[in-house]
Amino acid sequence: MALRAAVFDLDGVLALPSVAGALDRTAESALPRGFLKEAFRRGGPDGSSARLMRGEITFSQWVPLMEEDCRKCSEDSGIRLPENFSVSQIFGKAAAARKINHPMLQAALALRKKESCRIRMAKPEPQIYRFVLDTMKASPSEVVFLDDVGANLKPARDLGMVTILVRDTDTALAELEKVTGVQLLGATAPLSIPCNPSDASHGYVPIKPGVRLHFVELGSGPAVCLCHGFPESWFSWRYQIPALAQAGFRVLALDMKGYGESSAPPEIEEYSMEVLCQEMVTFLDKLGIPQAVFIGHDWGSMLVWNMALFYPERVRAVASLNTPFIPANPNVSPMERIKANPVFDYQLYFQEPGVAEAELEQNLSRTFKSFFRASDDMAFIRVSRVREMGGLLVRAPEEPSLSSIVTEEDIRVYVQQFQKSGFRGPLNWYRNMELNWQWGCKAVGWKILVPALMVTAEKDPVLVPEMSKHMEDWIPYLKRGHIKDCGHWTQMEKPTELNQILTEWLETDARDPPVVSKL
Ligand code: CPU
Repeated sequence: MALRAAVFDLDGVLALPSVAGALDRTAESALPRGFLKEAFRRGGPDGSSARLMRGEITFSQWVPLMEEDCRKCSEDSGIRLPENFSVSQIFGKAAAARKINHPMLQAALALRKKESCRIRMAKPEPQIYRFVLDTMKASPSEVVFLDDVGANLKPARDLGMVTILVRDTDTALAELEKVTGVQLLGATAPLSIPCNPSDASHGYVPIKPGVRLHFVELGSGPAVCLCHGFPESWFSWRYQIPALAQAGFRVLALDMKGYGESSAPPEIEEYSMEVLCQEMVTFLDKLGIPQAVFIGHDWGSMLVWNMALFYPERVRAVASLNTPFIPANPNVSPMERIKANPVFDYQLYFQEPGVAEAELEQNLSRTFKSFFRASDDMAFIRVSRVREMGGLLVRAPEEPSLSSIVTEEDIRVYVQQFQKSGFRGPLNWYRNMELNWQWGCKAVGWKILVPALMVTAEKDPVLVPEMSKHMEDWIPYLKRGHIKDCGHWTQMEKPTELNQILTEWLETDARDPPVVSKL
């Protein structure tokens, strides 16, 4: 029968080095070999260590009980405990040094979504193996069991499970690869796991009367604000949020003004770059965040570049996906510039209030299925000659096929996000060209000197990489990333590649410098 389930022990398999291994390293405690193991076993199934293993007591509740067991063992055996003997030190040191075994965790994720529960049983009690089979609804021959303790594997093997004794990660993964037939070794990039709206922590910041900003937050460390583009949502960063939090950052993924659970006032001027940036400063003020890393995509990038230009003291570092920084040219009006480039025709179609709203709101599911498509999928929208064709979706089928970059559930999330406020607020971002240009002209000749990253997407039909070619003139220390075979929807089309670029850049350029380097 084919294998359907893989069971990974935590201590010594998914996390290394094993805390249990501290029992074998008695040399560190200057006690004879076997002494700690004996103390650990003291009391049998009702002893403190057995209760710890079953999850009935916590590690900190166990430490004084184990100290007591050691003392009793010392009295019984006549072995004197060293002067400075401390259970908390022996096991605490091992626990503090313990790190996730990433290759093993990747393998577990590659095989299946992680499950975890507290069952008040400990290996090698036979019930735990039956519990695993019941929970996974699998027969023994469909299960592979990994543990670093041979005695824990025996009952699994006796039941008919395939077992792997984990001595070192690479050998264990090679064996796992052999029995499952799934490639687990040599995977270079980590997997991207999306976050789920109902499991996320949601925050709301009042900005001014009638206007609030909504965001999803995960992780701790330096703050990173993620600013999405048109017509999207905080949810567009679903693959980045866990990865950046895991890299040691406090991620705040916003619903930009006009979108989702953030307010969507109807007035056009509420969406000028100047107002939007001022409101981001208020957002930081109200959360008590002195500086944040700003990462934007599409219109969100336009905002983050302006944050770096006008509020550099609030910007720890700035990164943009797809949208280049091009300073305002006082000699060319924005409308002239838009009219000069045929791929911007849809922006002229967006100018008349109500027109694009009516088309895009008519069938939200069709709108998003038509927009969110991979670079190699059939395109259902055309960005040039939109006014002449009479709309953006005129060539899109009534029921567009689902692109490989989204699931039906993803589409449902976007539909639900836009049911509240529709497209008026989002389209208003396009209706401040003149005001934005006037504001941008104040910054002519200014440079962006905060750490900056530009990520281009090879196949974005609107924001083509070529548009970013002069950026070093205004951002002399600019770093770059480039993603091949990627269209406009970078975060969902190439999540793994993007996460790799962003985490590497964040680690090198956006982490707080060590205190010594400030002295
Ligand atoms: C075009 C038309 C409908 C839906 C999506 C798209 N982004 C793709 C591009 C949408 C966009 O227009 N971004 C602006 C951002 C600021 C610079 C100019 C382009």
